[in-house]
Amino acid sequence: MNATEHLKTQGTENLTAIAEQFTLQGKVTNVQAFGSGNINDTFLVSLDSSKEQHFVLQRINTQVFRQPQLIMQNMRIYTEHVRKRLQCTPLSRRWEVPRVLLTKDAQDHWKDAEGSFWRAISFIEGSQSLDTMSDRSYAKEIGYALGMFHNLISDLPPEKLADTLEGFHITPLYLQHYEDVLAKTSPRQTPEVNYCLQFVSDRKVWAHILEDAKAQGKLPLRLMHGDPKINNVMFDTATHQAVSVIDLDTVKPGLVHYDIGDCLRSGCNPVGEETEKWGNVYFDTELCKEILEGYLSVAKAFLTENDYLYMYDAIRLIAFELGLRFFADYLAGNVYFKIKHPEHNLARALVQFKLSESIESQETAIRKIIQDMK
Ligand code: GN1
Ligand code: MG
Repeated sequence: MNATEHLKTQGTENLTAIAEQFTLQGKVTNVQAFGSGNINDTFLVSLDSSKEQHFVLQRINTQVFRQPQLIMQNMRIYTEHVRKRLQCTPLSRRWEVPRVLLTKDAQDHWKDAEGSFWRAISFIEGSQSLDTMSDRSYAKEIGYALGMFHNLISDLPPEKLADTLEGFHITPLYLQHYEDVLAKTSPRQTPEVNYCLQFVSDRKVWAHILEDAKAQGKLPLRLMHGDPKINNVMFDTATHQAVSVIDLDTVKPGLVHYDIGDCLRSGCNPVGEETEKWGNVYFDTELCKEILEGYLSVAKAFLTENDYLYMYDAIRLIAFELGLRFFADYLAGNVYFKIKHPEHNLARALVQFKLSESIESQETAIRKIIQDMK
């Protein structure tokens, strides 16, 4: 059930009552479905308070995040760390970190009668997100936002945060899951399905590349965001500057390469990941250049020679991996990602595979962009 369906079946009354658990001042005046998340249900709550006018209310999908209290624990450690750092060394421009809002009983979540896990996060006022790169001038800002995010946690030891989602971005494990699903299903042999089957099969050996580099000690375990796609960056509505990175559920130990790959696979696909016209999907190298420039303007200090060496593979891999995850979920009967129609995950997989193809066909150019920017 998505947030809109939730609104329909539960009604605003019930949601208002849940939102009120988190309101320390003011009255809830409105609750509406918000954003386009594929996992959790998200609502924007409006208040009649003069202090805080909105906050974000979320029902965590506990089928995916089996230990939601660990997410809240990570979020509190992360926000605390960054707030302290910003206090010691203030930035010369606006940068905000979402705050965890507590309930009236000072808890960081609330469980409803059905056992659903609800939490509230501050809304970054005067800001907005984009679902696609509608205006190229945002590209550098998106890179800057990810760089700033990595920069601000680069001195927090990775082991301070818990693993909130085991196996997340471990491509060999997604391949294993895909094989298991495939062994139990006999998908309809349409041209699209056959294309996907072949696409995955041709890239199986290469798909271990980042995990191998990690195991060989070439890429260190660091803290990462986990999901820095375009619509998780907030822009100031007046200045159009990036002011925050939101969606902190997957902030945990990992490789910064997962983030670099995810940010680029998302930001350099001008038609967006939800397009039905997968024939129009391509990887825009100009956008890639801009995003990387923005990223490196704040991240250069902690990157090593090997980090640059694996950047191209990270871009190619994360697009491939997301396609694989969508395709496996389609084959499994759509049990992980929320869908709007039965073929939705197949369409999403095709978009990511087409994007991977476009990345592969421009390998030399992309490697050159990375090389020239070191
Ligand atoms: C999911 O729910 P959302 O939209 O924040 C997914 C990401 C994918 C993304 C693709 C926990 O994120 O890994 O990249 O969809 N999150 C999880 O849009 O699996
Ligand atoms: Mg997310």
